[in-house]
Amino acid sequence: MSENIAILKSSALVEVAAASASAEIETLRVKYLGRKGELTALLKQMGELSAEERPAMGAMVNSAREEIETALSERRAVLQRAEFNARLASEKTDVTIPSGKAQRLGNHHPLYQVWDDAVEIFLNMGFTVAEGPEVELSEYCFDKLNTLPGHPARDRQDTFYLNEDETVCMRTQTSSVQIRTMEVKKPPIRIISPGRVYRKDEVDATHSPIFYQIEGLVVDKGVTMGQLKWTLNELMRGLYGADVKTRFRPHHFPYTEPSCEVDIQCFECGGKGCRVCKDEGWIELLGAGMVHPKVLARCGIDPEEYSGFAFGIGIERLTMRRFKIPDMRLLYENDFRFLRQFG
Ligand code: 2U9
Repeated sequence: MSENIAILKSSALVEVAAASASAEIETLRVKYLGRKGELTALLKQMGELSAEERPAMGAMVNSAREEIETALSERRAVLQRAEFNARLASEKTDVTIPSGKAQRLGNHHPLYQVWDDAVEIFLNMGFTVAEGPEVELSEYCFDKLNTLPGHPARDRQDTFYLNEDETVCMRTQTSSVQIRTMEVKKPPIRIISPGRVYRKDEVDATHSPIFYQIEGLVVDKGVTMGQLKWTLNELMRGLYGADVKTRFRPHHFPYTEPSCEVDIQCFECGGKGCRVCKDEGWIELLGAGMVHPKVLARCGIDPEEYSGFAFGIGIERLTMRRFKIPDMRLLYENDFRFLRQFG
């Protein structure tokens, strides 16, 4: 029997040493040491031995079991470490490998690009940005701007009123922000008010009931129309290039006197006349003027002591001119094929 134990032990040790995966170790443990294993079978044969032989055989079986167990656990540790290292190597991530799929960078909406550029140009000239409510008192949209009852701009057909007696409306221009500023601040005032405005217009290639404006206001002692022209020319040069040509045409607004509209020379034909400028040679961009004395007075600013200039610019129009966009609706449709051209 002792020979059998020795053979069993050495064959177990050979097999354990030859095992090439940790899973094989468990199979070998069951084969040799399990309840139905070979060593257990030898133990069962001990019943056939004499009482004198039994202790020595028992000790031999136990020592064989210990040796096999030690060999199993040592080999298991070696194999598990090798398997772990192999897995680490095979699952290694090389973070420097290009992903293969280029991520498309987004871009600002063209309207906001022009908004940002215009605001920056004004900030560089010393203006600050003023903001105010979109839901506005009609008083601040019309009366205080010298747009008195009966003026067509106040018509229900042109303005979104929020109550029956027409005292509250969606602001039709951001001038109300300038009025609010004049009421609480003493001159010198040098502000721009970019923002969303609302008019009851049908949607077409050049109109939208919601659109964006930048208005500006300067009030101080001795403010002149010459300063207004320089300021607006500076904006045009910043937006359209240093050699842009501008034209100031007389116009009428209730809140400015004198008033003008400002055109730039057509960038397509250089003033000769073409499809883009509808044979005019000039493209209309904005309105402006010297703040009407009555507007100053209504805000508690003495028109004898102070003067001011103001202007109003539609950001859509600036954007369409700048990027040669033929239809305003393109700016609102959020079609990526259109928007991603402005990256
Ligand atoms: C105060 C006094 C006067 C703002 C002005 C315009 C001329 C003008 C239009 C341009 C295109 C509106 O977006 S648009 O449709 N605006 O032509 N706006 S002067 O005048 C002011 C503003 C505030 C206190």
